[in-house]
Amino acid sequence: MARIWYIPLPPTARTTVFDFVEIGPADDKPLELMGFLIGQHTEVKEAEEEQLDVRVTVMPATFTSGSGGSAGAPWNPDSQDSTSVGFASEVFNTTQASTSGTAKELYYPWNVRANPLEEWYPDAPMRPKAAQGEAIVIRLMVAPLDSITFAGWVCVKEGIG
Ligand SMILES: [Ca+2]
Ligand SMILES: [Ca+2]
Repeated sequence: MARIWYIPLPPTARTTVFDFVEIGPADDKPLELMGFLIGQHTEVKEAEEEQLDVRVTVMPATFTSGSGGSAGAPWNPDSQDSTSVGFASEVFNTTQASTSGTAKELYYPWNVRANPLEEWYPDAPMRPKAAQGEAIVIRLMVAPLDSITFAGWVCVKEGIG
């Protein structure tokens, strides 16, 4: 049975390129990226505004996990469902994940001052997907001009059905 999980992106300051999240599916539990929201706390006036290069990627095998951030803390929105999470997740890694293959990329140019970056993939065929050995990674590909404190969340569906 498939389950929905939220992965929080707790407020975290970053000054370099990094990965907002990397998610590696477990055996027989493919993942679909349902949606995400990325906001920030520090770019609040015109002089602080800038344009960021955010990308959603699907990395094929062989996937190499990044480092420098923290373990993800996914939670299931169904309070009556105590099933443990299967996938591995890390957030805010400063050494970015990589793949020996060719990543599939979606580009999300984002002006950080005005609004959060929010995306939903309402139709299943549109959702980025990954199976064991692959990964879904949301990345910042150009360093910010100055420190930005990012926060948000990512929503995934794990499993089939
Ligand atoms: Ca700035
Ligand atoms: Ca890692």
